[in-house]
Amino acid sequence: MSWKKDGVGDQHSVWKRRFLATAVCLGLLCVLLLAGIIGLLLYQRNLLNNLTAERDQLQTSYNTLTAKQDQLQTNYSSLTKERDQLQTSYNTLTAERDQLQTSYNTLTAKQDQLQTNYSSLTKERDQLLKIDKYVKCPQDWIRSSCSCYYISPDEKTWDDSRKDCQARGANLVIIDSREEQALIKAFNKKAWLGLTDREVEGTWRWVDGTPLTTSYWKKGEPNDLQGEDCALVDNTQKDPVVAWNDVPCNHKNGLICERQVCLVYQ
Ligand code: 2F8
Ligand code: CA
Repeated sequence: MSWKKDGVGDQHSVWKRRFLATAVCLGLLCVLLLAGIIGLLLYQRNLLNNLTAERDQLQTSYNTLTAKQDQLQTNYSSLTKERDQLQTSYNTLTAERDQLQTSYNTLTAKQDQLQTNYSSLTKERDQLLKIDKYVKCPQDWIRSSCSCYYISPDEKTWDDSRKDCQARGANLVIIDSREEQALIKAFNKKAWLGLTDREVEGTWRWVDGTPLTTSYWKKGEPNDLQGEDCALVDNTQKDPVVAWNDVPCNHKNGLICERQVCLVYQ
């Protein structure tokens, strides 16, 4: 019986120990579970904090980006407006430039036309001036037929007289008609003629190179009395066609210049 009693006691102890061990295990498990739950909670909280921080950061970034996007949108709109304005200005300027170019071309054409007209008028004026010079006699000259005559108050050698006339756009008088001889004689002046036989003695030539064909020498002239190679008209005879004499060219005498007019302008 005692071993039975002892066997029950032992069994009871075993169960008791087992129960205790189980309780301890369960307690440990509870502790572990609790620790795990706490750890998990802490982890989740940490995670949540991180996520919140990330979300806040993202929100901030989002806000910043939104603000930038708005700014960019504003800038874009502003630039678009400016571009449109510039485009309008460009179009206006292009139209104005084209208008100016057209005006410039028109003006250039007009200017060319005016230049042409001006050149033409200048030419005509010059021609008229030349014609005028040949149809009118200068002041103090005498007009007869198609000649102008200048009776100089000076007395000069034949060469100086010729130069004097040339300086006046004329030459010493050349007599090529009876009427002209009468006119020159009527001036009643002892004056050089444009007639000389300097080159070939006895061969008289007018200063325009033409030979003497009709002459109005005084009786006995030309006689080359003292080496006389230049001719003059004098006023000693009444007859208008008896008037010429040859005298030394270096003598000083009056002079009559003649300028031809009525020339057809070329
Ligand atoms: O008698 C004619 C003769 O008369 C003058 O000489 C004396 C003239 N001389 C002058 O007039 C310088 C000659 O030419 C003229 O032939
Ligand atoms: Ca003579």
